[in-house]
Amino acid sequence: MPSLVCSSHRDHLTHHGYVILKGVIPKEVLTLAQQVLSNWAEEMIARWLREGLLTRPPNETDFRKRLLTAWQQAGRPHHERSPRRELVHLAPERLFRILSHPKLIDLAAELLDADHIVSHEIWNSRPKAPQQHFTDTPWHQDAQYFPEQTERRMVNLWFPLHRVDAQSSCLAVAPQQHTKGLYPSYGDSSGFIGLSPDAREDLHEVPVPLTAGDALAFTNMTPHRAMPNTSDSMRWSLDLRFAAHGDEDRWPLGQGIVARHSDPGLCTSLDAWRGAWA
Ligand SMILES: O=C(O)CCC(=O)C(=O)O
Repeated sequence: MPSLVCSSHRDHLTHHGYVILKGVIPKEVLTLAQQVLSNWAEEMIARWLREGLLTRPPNETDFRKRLLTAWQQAGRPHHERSPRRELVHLAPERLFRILSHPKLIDLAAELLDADHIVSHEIWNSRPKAPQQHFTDTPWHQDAQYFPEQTERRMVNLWFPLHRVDAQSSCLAVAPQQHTKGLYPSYGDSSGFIGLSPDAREDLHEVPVPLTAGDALAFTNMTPHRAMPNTSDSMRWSLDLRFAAHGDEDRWPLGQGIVARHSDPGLCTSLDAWRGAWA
């Protein structure tokens, strides 16, 4: 099986803090993700019906428009920005298959140059409707959310379920800023943390359009943000993080998964993972 990642990809990640990987996300992962997110969308529609915000489910069947139509008809109610717990509750098996998918673990192993891989406990799917400002993820470094892991060898794999560009909320990165250390953490009323408005001004923003099957890989120190969604459809994506396994005393596994290890007994089972979420 030819490798999907070559030394120039790794060099780009090392020197620029990110790399675009074309056609690396298996169809099976995209299909599983769409099933999980469709389940969640139906759950949200059922909730808004129960709460009386909707009188009937929308007729719209398109995956990128159905929840959007319901959300607009329901009066644009607030929902979880990253409904991780709801997703785990709805579809634990499918999520476990995504988070520990051998092809994704191959990618992580190649990018991290490691044999033993942890699928990190912090992963998200951030459904983003057009003009839905409470989901506009501002400039941040992932390590600002877990500063004790600044030194950890990690990679974030962000991938959309469809084509995304600067109008439909692709991510933007600030190249070559990942070696400059952790920015002071700034918080405002949005509830997000990130870079201060002053620090954001100095960044050179590079939007990263992708198609389904592509992924953007970046480090836990790379400043990035989501572009606002000014299109007429939902943006659906996943962001998963992977780390080299081997320093669990320093960085406990938590709700993560030991996804690859030469001693299979050390790999996390579906039951153990579900237990960690109980
Ligand atoms: O998908 C988004 O809106 C933001 C994703 C992100 O910031 C991340 O993957 O760390």
